[in-house]
Amino acid sequence: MLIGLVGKPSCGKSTFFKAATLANVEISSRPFTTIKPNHGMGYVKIDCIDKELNTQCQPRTGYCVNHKRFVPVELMDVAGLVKGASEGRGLGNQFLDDLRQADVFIHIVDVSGTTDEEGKETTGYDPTQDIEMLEKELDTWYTNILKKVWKTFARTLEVQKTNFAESVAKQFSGLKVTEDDVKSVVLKLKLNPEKPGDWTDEQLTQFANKLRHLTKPMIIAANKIDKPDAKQNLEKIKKTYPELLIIPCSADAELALREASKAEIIDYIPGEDDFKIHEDKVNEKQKQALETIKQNVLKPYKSTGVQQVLNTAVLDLLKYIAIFPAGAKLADSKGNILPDCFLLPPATTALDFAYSLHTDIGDKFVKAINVRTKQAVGKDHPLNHRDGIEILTR
Ligand SMILES: Nc1nc2c(ncn2[C@@H]2O[C@H](COP(=O)(O)OP(=O)(O)OP(=O)(O)O)[C@@H](O)[C@H]2O)c(=O)[nH]1
Ligand SMILES: [Mg+2]
Repeated sequence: MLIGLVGKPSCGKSTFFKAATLANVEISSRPFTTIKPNHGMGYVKIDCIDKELNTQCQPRTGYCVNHKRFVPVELMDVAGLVKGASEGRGLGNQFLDDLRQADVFIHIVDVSGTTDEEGKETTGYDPTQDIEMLEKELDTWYTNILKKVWKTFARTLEVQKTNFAESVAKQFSGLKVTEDDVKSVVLKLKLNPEKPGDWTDEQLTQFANKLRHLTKPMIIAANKIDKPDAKQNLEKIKKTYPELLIIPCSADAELALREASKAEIIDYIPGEDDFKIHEDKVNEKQKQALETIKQNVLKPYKSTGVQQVLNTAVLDLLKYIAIFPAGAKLADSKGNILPDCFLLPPATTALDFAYSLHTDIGDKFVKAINVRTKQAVGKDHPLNHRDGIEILTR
């Protein structure tokens, strides 16, 4: 699972990344602060199954507080993208190639209207145009990747008479293209899979665009919601793009809370709508800054939004499910209780799950047991979100 953070310069990508990962990355109001991509671990927040099972888990990766399990997901923060990037403007879009393997994009949009299309400080800017710009640049980037090899590839396909969808998925597996993606786009656009070499330039572009939307779904993080004009801009964006998933957030507020929590100045669990200040550890200035976050962000929006963006991207948009491998005693050989929790694609079956653990476990699969109900789960049965599953092997 790889989540890519994209957006124009100074929209707050690195701030979001730092808030989610606490990695030490550079943040500044100067456009193009980030040049080389940053990698790090963020977390998806899930109701742990340990509470229902009357126990306390001991995660091997991630962590668990108050029975909220934080499951690691990889995040990547890249350079800012500007209009014309596909023709090499700004830092171009070469850096996006590092995001070919992304499962989902989070588009960070500065909804405060205080940065222009290049990320420079301004006032009264309309951020709705940033969405169109980014979509267009991503489409061009993606289309160019396809077009570069299409002619030769299509000719080979026609000569060898191989299965179209299978071959395209194989050729572009680096972009996370699957056979089903290809089939559905070909059907939707009524393209002829027998003669891909005859597709017009227009048809190939449409094919690429649709494939991009399928393989790189996107969620909008409406960032800098703590600033004055943000609320009205957010409303405008929602109206202009009713089909998009848009979540208000303040990466800056989340970063402040995460850092204060790490310094043990406050008790705060990411994604919650409140925190507790340790009065004896804060000075007046810190206290005021923290209270402002409560008033401007947590009260009106019920959270800073950062955790919600990650959760929505993984669980709602990608529809991934969290599965806990669990033996009868719920513990691994070292006695760690519910040490793992895996995020798996929708419709993962018990057998798929066994294979995802190890080829050997898949090969020797006998049956699967749901630890909650103690009942057997058919090997081809799709698992449910938050299932605890024991795999019995021969
Ligand atoms: N008020 C406010 N400021 C924010 C927020 N998020 C980011 N900022 C500020 O916006 C500026 C740019 O933030 P960065 O995170 O460096 O932006 P970026 O998108 O990584 O920029 P590039 O690396 O140049 O593409 C910094 O001054 C941040 O402090 C937010 O939620 N609220
Ligand atoms: Mg940056």
